Amino acid sequence: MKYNIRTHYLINLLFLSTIVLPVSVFAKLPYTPVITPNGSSLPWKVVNGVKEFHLIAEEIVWEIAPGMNVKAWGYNGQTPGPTIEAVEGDRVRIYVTNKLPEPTAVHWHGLILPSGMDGVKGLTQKGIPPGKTFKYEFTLKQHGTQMYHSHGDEMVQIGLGAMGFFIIHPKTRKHKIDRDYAIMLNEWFVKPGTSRPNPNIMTDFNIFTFNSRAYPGTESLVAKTGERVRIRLGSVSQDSHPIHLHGHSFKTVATDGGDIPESAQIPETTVLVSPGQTRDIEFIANAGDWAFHCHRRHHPMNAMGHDIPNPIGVKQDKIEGKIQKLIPGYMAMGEKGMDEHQMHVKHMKGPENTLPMMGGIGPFGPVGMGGMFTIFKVRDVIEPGKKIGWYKHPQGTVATVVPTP
Ligand SMILES: [Cu+2]
Repeated sequence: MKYNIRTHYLINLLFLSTIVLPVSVFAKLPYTPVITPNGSSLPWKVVNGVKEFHLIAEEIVWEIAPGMNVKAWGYNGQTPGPTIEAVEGDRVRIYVTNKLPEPTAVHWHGLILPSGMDGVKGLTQKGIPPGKTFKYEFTLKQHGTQMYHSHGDEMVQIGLGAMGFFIIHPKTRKHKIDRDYAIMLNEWFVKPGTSRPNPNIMTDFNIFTFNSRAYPGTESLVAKTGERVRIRLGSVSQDSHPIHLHGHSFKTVATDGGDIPESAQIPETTVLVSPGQTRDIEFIANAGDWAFHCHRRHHPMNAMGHDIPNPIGVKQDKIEGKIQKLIPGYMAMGEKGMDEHQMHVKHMKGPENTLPMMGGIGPFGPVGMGGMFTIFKVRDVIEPGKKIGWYKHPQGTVATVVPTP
């Protein structure tokens, strides 16, 4: 099911049908529900005034992009796990059932709570044994973009995807947010032809993801011209990621430590998100199709051999035939750069269960991107239920060929 604000309401209404709160109360949510692209929010129900959630840690098969699936460890069938949304002042009760093969614990990252609810296996609680359920309960004393993640065998469990957002809305907000997105950053090493991410890898990752999806598998972000948009970025990954938005100047308005005073909000086009951090950026949407991506050069790319020789500028026409005698089908490529690689993706079969380095076709040809890349589509008019195509550029506003002066 495609997830959007309407399904968010539907899912929650389903749960609300079992409880005492009248639907009219729910219809007046004091916040704009968060959209987790390629993900969802966790349904909840109110029991005697307490918001109850249920997380199930489990192994899942997760599609990184069409053509590549991994055996990940996530929550409730997805990685990142479903976004938990609540409001400052709420009392929450979170059941965590462990369906992983080893003990786990869930840490509520950045939350102000009793030490015994902090979810650090061995330090503040016993590990949740496989097959068992633990209960966490506390009152939300702050607002902001927080996270949850495994705090038991972190290298393996987080490395396989055990993470999610915990978003606490303020009781009142100065500016209404029209579109509120949440994107978790991550990187993986999945040897081509295998499906189990290798959590032992420390530095040389080959798959880079927004909400555990790599372009062209990443859902586009959407807004109307002039709307106030918030994008919440979170990371419990290994690398830091400078996330860049085209065509806008934004301000980082909050971290996982709290709101940044307006006087300290610096205009930026790139925000660095390090492991263990969240960053909320806000801006007014400008019409167009805008790239939104990590600015490390290898991160908006899919799997590539980092140890391949560098053929740029190397004339190979005389040796291609000789190599073909040794390696049938060998093609000399890369002499003029990597751009031509994308032209071969369709007719040349690559290794099993991995992704070509670049993917995605735009209105002007191959986009030449992968990994941590998505498109932010801003339109003057958005018709509900209608697919949003490519931006129709006003006449005379597209760069085009002219005689060289
Ligand atoms: Cu990055």
